[in-house]
Amino acid sequence: MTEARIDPLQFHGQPALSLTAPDGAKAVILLHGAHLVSWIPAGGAERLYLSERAVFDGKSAVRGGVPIIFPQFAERGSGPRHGFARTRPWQVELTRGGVDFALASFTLRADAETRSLWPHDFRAEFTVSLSGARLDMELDIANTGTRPFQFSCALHSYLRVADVETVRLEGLQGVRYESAGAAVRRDNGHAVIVDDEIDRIYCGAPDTLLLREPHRALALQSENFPDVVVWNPWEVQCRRMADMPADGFRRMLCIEAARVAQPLELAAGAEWCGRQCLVAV
Ligand code: TA6
Repeated sequence: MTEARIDPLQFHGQPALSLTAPDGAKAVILLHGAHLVSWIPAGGAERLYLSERAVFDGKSAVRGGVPIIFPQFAERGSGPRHGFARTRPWQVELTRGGVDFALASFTLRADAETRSLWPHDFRAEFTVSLSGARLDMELDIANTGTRPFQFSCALHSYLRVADVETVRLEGLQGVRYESAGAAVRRDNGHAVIVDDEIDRIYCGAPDTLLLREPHRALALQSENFPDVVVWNPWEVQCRRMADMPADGFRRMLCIEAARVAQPLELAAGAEWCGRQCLVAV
């Protein structure tokens, strides 16, 4: 077995870290947004969708991978859409390789620019660890100020699928969801099937979900993220998005570990931590 490797690299001209576990599992994380843009389980194929038209200019949000949504979700707040964490430069905090894993963590702290958008002192840390068929992501938020603050957050995971019309998302039966412009509904199907635009926030969702494709599956396990957002823009919305190819919607499904229905209040000096684990099966 070879050793774990953690190498700096340029990814589409942007500084990034590449992690390789001793078993060959690989991931790439941009410093811009601490944005995970690629995950290849050991002996497997790419599991994250990254748009061929994604913009890598060190300013824009990158279309695909796992954008970190913090401190607000979508337009549910007065700051930038989906928060500023995905468009700020993060620092590498720690890298570590073991006999069966590779790990890196990244931090973002309040500065003059974040305070002009959101007047609070915080420290965010994002840790990615990979081993075999498994990817672990952890988001820690600390209130480093002297007043409480409220925030929402999500790991806006763009999962790669061969053909979205053939997937089944299991585990959300009976869970209530909010869908843009519609009343709260309850999912009555045995599985979520995607054959049209979908943009739902499932509130109080179970911690374990299974995304089945005809020849493979992905298990999703979360901790401390009570909501799950399921999003696919479908044909019309996709055509309106300059950073997606017209048929890009067919190869992705966002399944987001989220804390968005009820923002969380964090006392001065307190910390919160949420995790999402993906296992290729
Ligand atoms: O999480 C789902 C969502 O809020 C959708 O409504 C959709 O617009 C998506 O995020 C992408 O948002 P973005 O700001 O990255 O274009």
